[in-house]
Amino acid sequence: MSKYILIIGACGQIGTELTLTLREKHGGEHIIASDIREGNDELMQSGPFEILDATNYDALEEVIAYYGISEVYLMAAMLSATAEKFPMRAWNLNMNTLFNVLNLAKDKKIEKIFWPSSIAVFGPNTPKEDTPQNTIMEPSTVYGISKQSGERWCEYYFNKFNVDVRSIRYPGLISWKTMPGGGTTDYAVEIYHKALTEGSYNCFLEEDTKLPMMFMDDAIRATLQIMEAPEENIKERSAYNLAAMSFTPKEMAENIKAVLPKFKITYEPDFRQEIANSWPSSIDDTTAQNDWGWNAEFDLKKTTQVMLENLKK
Ligand code: AKB
Repeated sequence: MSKYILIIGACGQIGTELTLTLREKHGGEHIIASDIREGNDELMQSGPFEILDATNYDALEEVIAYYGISEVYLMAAMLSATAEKFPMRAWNLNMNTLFNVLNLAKDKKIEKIFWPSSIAVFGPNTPKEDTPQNTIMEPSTVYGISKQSGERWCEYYFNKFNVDVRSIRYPGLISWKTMPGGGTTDYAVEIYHKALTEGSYNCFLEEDTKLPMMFMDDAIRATLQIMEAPEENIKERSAYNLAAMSFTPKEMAENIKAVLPKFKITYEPDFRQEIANSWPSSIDDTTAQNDWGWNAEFDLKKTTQVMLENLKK
């Protein structure tokens, strides 16, 4: 393989595992990791790394030209909880990085883009259960507004300029290699760490708040699958619904208790409850299944088993 791929936001929760998987697949030298700070040892030692602020078009263009990059995965973003605290910073980061990458593709400096969307594009007026691919959206969070706008821009650049940009609406992602930061679904990772270190967890969401979630291995597999699919199979140029499992904090706690019987959970909802209340409880991803063969492999039981096994080490 001769192509070179750039990961922007390579040190974050998804970026880290995506970079490592792509390096295993294509060879470390072909996958250029970039972020505004350095990542963990495994990431830093397995291939090239650049300090890069992707809101800076010139700096981004320079890295792309230097390595002869043809594909970009734009994983840098401010997530839902932090974005409520810093609306303008979130808007600038989430939108300017996307425009920079879309414009590089429009000017034929790169060939293909992956840009992540989120279940946050949906809002309080969206059907809550089995949320369809195409439905009422009306997001009520800063992050959701930026992701919905991003989806519209991706579709616009595809229609107007034939930019090959592909996207998934990720649910909450559960992983053990890197912590999430600033999201509303972060409880579903923190809970495993606290279960092992303290035997208890104080959850910032109510016990019956059901949200769509996915284990990281599934999320990475979906990301590679949509990027490798033939162009004609990608019929949604905004973003695809993607699902694996849905559960409440209470159900998650019961699942952990089956392995760690002494585990205790308490509930102290904060401002993130309102964000969670505005999101779907479950997602219909039939379109992704039909268009590019998506199918999840991890349910809650399997996720708990793998999370606890790896975090114990
Ligand atoms: C968040 O909670 O903000 C993210 C997301 C669902 O996009 N994990």
